[in-house]
Amino acid sequence: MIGQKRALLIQPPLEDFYTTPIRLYPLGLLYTARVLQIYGWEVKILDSLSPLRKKRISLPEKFAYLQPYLNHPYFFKNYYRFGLNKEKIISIVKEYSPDLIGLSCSFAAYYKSVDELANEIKKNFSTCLIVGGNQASCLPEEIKKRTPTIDAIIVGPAEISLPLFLRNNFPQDGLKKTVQSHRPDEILLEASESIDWKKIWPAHELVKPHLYRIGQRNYASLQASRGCPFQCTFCNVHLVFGRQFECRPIESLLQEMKYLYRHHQVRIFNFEDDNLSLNREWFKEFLKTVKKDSELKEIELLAMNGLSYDTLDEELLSLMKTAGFRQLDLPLVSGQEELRRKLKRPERKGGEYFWEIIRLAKKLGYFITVYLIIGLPGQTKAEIIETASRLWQEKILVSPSIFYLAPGSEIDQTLTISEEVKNDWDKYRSTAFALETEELSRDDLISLFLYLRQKNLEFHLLKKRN
Ligand code: B12
Ligand code: SF4
Repeated sequence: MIGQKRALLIQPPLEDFYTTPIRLYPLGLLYTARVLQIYGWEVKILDSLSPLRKKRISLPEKFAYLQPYLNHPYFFKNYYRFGLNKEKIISIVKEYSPDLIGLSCSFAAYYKSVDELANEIKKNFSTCLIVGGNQASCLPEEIKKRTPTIDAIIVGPAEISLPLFLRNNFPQDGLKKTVQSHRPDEILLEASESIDWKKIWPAHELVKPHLYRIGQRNYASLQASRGCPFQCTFCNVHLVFGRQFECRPIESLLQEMKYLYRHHQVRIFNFEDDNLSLNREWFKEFLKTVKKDSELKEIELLAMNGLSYDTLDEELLSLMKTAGFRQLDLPLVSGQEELRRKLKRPERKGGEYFWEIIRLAKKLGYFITVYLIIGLPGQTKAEIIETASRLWQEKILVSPSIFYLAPGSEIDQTLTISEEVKNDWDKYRSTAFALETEELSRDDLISLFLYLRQKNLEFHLLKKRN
């Protein structure tokens, strides 16, 4: 199309001790890309993290307190920069010569990389530069102050906020009133004030499928629902997707899966939903539809962001198994019911229900990982060890995450935190061991982390041998 505007959307590099390559699918950017396409733009995705390249870098001075642990057999070994270098990114920008550049800005912890990349881009080009994502949505004013070179901060879902931005900034482009979709199986869209995310798919066609693999199989991440009615005090997801829960039409989701199956050879579908199983009837219907579909064979379904045990039962677990779930990722957060209540965790069936679900899932042959947060205000060392021991007795893998701040969460707004930690976004990550409590010092957090890692490795070795 002559005169078609071009947008380049970038997943930026990051710096940390590790990352999780099997979950880096740039889902938020692919939804953003689809919105731009609907308004007539040509879009390119630059995922600087795929294929994942890493370069060892020195530990930042601010994390020097972790240096003594680096030689410990169960601690991290090195600090890395993951992703393409800035020269490569700049050369790709130059070659594509976009009219708009969008950076994903999802993590406080990795804001430094967004800031550096934004400044480097603006040093070289005058192109309009925007950022969006969870972190951009939580602290737009602060971002404006920290990185004035960014032209606009897009708050909330791209489907809602990007159309307004485009209308105000690229008015000569005009909004296409009705746009033809890119695939015959997709509906015609009315591009009006905003876009109903349930009626679109992410622009999967813009990524190279073989870059996203788990083992030998291609995977893709998806979203079947958005919004969460709960108010866990450590969570900030409502700042992007709100509190109203809504699911996609099953038919559209199934068509998306089939598209990925046929054209991207995807065999693993990972749902990044916050509440995939919340609407029991919807979830049941979805599982049955997948199960009876004649094309989606030998697939695996994953919900690596976790499922709420409170929403599961024997019937659902059995259906999930027949539809393709083999692995269960269950966040327990803490083994102490009282603490979970304080954190406002959704739990309608009582604390013991978790253990019932564990027993049922084991009977059905699931590989189960339970996620614990370590270092929550009010949490004790004894509780953590007791909970982990009980899980190990059940032969469950325990995955610890050291408590970190999610900007805009209730805890972030109410907990007394030193100015030094509060203002340093690099510290908003598990690996910073930044938040000490009355009960747990940094040394306690690290020794608990080492203990849990050691036990988990022993558990893995045992599993391999059996
Ligand atoms: C998948 C995921 C990951 C993946 C990486 C994903 C990726 N591609 O980079 C992995 C597992 C690696 C990961 C890691 C971490 N994560 Co994480 N992760 C998520 C999760 C569960 C889903 C993200 C997602 O795909 N959502 C679905 C898409 C569609 O939503 P979205 O990205 O928000 O995109 C929409 C809008 O934001 C906007 N948008 C997004 N990008 C852009 C760009 C532009 C230009 C525009 C205009 C709009 C726009 O439009 C999109 C469509 O509506 C979110 C929670 C959540 N529900 O979002 C946490 C979340 C992003 N993670 C979080 C954190 C803190 C981490 C860690 C740093 C935690 C830690 N352990 O320290 C780690 C890092 C560990 C490590 N070293 O790897 C926090 C970030 C909070 C913050 N502001 O700092 C979140 C919000 C969870 C939380 N509440 O605690 N994570
Ligand atoms: S952590 Fe709690 S509030 Fe946040 S998405 Fe999950 S259930 Fe909802």
